[in-house]
Amino acid sequence: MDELAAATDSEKLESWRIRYFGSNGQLKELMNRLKDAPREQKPALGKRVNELKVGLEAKLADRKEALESTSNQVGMDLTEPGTVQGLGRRHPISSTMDGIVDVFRLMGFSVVDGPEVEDEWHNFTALNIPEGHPARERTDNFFMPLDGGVPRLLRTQTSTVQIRAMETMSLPLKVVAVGRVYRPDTHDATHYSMFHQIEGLSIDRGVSMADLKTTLIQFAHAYFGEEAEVRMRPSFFPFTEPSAEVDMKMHIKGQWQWVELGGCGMVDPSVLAAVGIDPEEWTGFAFGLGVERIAMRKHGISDIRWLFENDARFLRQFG
Ligand code: FA5
Repeated sequence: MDELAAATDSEKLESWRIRYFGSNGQLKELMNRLKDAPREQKPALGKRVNELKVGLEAKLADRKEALESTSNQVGMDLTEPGTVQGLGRRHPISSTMDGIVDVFRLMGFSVVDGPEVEDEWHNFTALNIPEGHPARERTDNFFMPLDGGVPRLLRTQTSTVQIRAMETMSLPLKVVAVGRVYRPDTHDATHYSMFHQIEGLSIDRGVSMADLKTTLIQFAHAYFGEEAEVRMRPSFFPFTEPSAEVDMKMHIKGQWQWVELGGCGMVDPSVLAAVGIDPEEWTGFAFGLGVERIAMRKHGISDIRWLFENDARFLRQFG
């Protein structure tokens, strides 16, 4: 029955069936010949032909079932070459966050986390942003439905995790937190309504602005290269005093360029007091940098929207 085994699809099987069972098929021919056989041999020959017919019918049914079950199982023609599935890659935002966190870990910072849905205490009040402050406007935040009468919102900055760390950890502490933040900003080449920040906080006795700058310089050297520099420009944040904008010099397309990354400063004594830390005994510094900005400049991405469109042709270039 090699012929039957060679019938690898329903078309070949059908032509096999016609060859044996068709109106001009071989079984029909045998039956016709039976008529001319000597009388005394007819019963035995008839029996043999009938056995042959039954046997062939059973084999045909088996083969048909085998073919059907194969095609049901895989749902495809196994004689076709397979499609090659490419391996996935890390998203450039994920690899940037991992790289940044690795450096801070080596510098003695531990990694902490906080929720993306926050209360007003952690996003505003404890950060010295009192009621009535313009940063609390409903149009500048994504407020959620009340939760048991308590207002909740998507955090606008990872500085919320500073408060959570100071509330729960023992001193001295040295932590970084990385994660998503949300602001109802209009999407353009440099702004998105959801983006990522890396927050740093160090609280100890006698921590100064010099420690803050040293930390940022060490990070810049480790992450961007030995020639990287850090520049601070006076600024204002309600939860730090003094406050500064941080620029870092990065190597971009063969040139060293200044890139504005975020904010920093000395933790305001009233923030320490709000979480029960004695500002006479302890001081601290904090910083918050935009992750997209680092990823974009590092990879020469000119529009932040590319990072969130999930176009495989774009993402395939990284990782
Ligand atoms: C802050 O969010 C402060 N929490 C930073 C800080 C932390 C100051 C600790 C002092 C101490 P700012 O709003 O400037 O600061 O945002 C910091 C960075 O986030 C910006 O420099 C920018 O890199 C990034 N960023 C802000 N808005 C957007 C946006 N819509 N899309 C993408 N990145 C953004």
